[in-house]
Parts: sequence; structure tokens; C-alpha cells
Amino acid sequence: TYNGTWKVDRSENYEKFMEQMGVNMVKRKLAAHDNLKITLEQTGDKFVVKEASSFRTLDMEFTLGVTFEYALADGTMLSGSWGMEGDMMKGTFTRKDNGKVLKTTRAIVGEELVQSYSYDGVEAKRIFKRG
Ligand code: MYR
Repeated sequence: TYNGTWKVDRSENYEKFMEQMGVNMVKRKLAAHDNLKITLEQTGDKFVVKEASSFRTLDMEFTLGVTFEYALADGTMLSGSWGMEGDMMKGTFTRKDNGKVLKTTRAIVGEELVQSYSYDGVEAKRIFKRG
């Protein structure tokens, strides 16, 4: 189950990924230490998400397979949806400003939640521990 609170523990290639996303260097440095914490609460197809970081706090909800909009911390708007493939969450989102696609997955690996990101040929991971 994805339910619970997850604190980012480490990231792989996340700075390169943010660079490809067009995030400037100052913000990348800050974002590398954003202390991101995500709380997920799934009921059937519905997820309630609480996000907290050094940038912002955000409460939202989505339903698997249903398109919603999501603003990144810098205001970049995404539109897309999450789906479930087996035990893995798979999200496909489109940037509203340039039409490019951002793909993301979430999987529980051992005791950790591993989120992958892919955009414009660059892949990254952030790995969360229960907290
Ligand atoms: C959620 O389930 O947490 C809410 C919806 C997430 C949508 C996709 C998230 C992509 C985040 C990419 C971060 C990029 C930073 C430059």
C-alpha cells in the first residue's frame, strides 16, 4: 500500500532532470534539498495527497484514470493522470506551456517508495522512506 507519509531520502539525477525541465540553477540548488514530504491516502480509485516541502504545502486529490491539473512549485502547469499497472502507479502528464510529456511512476521497493521521472530524454529518481 502507498498509504502513509513519505519523506524524501535521496535522489538520482534529479538536478539534471530539473535542468532539462528548464529550472534555473539557483532553484535547482534549493530544490535538491526541498525536504519533500508526501502523504498518500488511497480509497478505491481515489487518492488524497498532501505535499509539503520547503517551497510550499499543497492538498489535492485525484482519481485513477481521470485527468487533472497540477502546478509545479515554479508555476509550470501539467495536465494528465495517474493509472495503476499491477502494483505500480504510472502517470503521464503534459506540460501546458510546451506540450512536452513528463512520465512518472511510483513503486514500493522493499521499505521505500521509489518515484521515477522522465522528461525529454532525461530520467531521474527520488526515493522516499516512511516518516
Ligand atoms: C501527486 O501524486 O503527487 C500529485 C501529482 C503529481 C504529478 C506529476 C508530478 C511530477 C513532478 C515533477 C517534478 C519536476 C521538478 C522540476
